[in-house]
Amino acid sequence: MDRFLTADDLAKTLRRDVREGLEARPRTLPPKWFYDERGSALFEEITRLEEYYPTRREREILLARAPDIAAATGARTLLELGAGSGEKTRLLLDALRGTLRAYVPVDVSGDFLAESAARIAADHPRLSVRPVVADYEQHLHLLPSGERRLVAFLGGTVGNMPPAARIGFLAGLRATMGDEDALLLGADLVKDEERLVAAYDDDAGVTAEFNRNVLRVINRELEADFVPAAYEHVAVWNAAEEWIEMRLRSVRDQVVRVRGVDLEVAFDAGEEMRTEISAKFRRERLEAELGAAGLTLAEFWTDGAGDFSLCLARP
Ligand code: AVJ
Repeated sequence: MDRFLTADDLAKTLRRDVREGLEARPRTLPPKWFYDERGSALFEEITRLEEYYPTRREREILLARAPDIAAATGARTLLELGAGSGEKTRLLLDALRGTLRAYVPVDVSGDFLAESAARIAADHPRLSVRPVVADYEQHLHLLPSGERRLVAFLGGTVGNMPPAARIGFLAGLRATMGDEDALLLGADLVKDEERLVAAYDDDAGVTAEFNRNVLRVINRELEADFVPAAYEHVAVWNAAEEWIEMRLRSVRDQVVRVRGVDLEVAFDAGEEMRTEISAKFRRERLEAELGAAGLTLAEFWTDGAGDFSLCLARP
């Protein structure tokens, strides 16, 4: 397994993110720190909730379009950024089996990566499976090169980046792509506010636990003393920016110590800290942002209900 990111790098990034985020006003914490073992399990649970439509919709599109993706790309290498649930990967691997030689799952967490890569390798004995531990916002240029690569960035995770970072990321990705390469991008679409908010504030409270999990991660990794139950989960639709915001609202005045970064943070009752944005797109915006990054939208597929999109883009 190639490692471009050590546990030490990750710890440094966490310290910097937490220091900067907790000193900012309003306070923020980046969403990448939700996903420890418990957070990843909670996210898997979210994907099975009635209210959380993106995973089901994306699977529907992949199921219908996998043969088109295979025909359009003839991919030899599949690079999957933020390699998530194996199920979507499986659909792609099956559809691409005529041309595919290598599968490169990329993730910041080596633990999950090694396991799922081993499982996939066992099921696809002729496929070279080469997991890479890397942060796709930092290490794009270090990922394996090769002919006819298909870079898959699924799930709508591109929406977690603020617009400027997103365009920078796409441009960086474009810079690593050859003429024969393609990008398969999953992007959630703008829809009714009620459905959007429900998807991020489910009745069973799973998303609320997922949101509060970032506090547990900081408690453990940075010797902090957040009381997760003292923060309420908030999900709001920001209509001007067309993104969902998740926040944690302090239910009372409280002071938190974060020993690992030598910080003491005072929260007022009702004070909100932003923990995630999840941008929702329209086709025009995706086309424009891909264009700004030097990529052309070749295909734009949606599910039957028009909830979610899969874009195929090329240099
Ligand atoms: C995995 C980043 C796509 O933004 O919808 C789910 C994460 N946050 N519920 C999303 C998430 C709250 C999810 N992504």
